[in-house]
Amino acid sequence: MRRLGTLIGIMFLLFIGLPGYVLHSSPLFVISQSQAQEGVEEKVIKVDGMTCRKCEKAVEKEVKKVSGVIEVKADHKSGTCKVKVKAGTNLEDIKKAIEKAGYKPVGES
Ligand SMILES: [Cu+2]
Repeated sequence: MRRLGTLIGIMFLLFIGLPGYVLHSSPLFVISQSQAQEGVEEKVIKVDGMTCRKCEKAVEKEVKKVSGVIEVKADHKSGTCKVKVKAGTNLEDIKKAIEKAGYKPVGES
């Protein structure tokens, strides 16, 4: 009867341990982990010099070319350029692009 008790003990441990093991090794878990690593970041860069919709378009056109930029929305009223970028994207490249368009990046948040 002692062996049976041990067996039941092992079965019990397996039963408890299995859901955790399956969860951690399942493709679903791995995918959600990698998405978190290469996630998307939203940044707001303050831009001086934009006065109309044309300015916004000029900024957006240049910023879009920067590698890692997923979405860009410039707004002359608030003087901002909102970007959605892949995590790890160099913001300096985005600022350079804004300068290239003829405007002045003055900060970020
Ligand atoms: Cu303008």
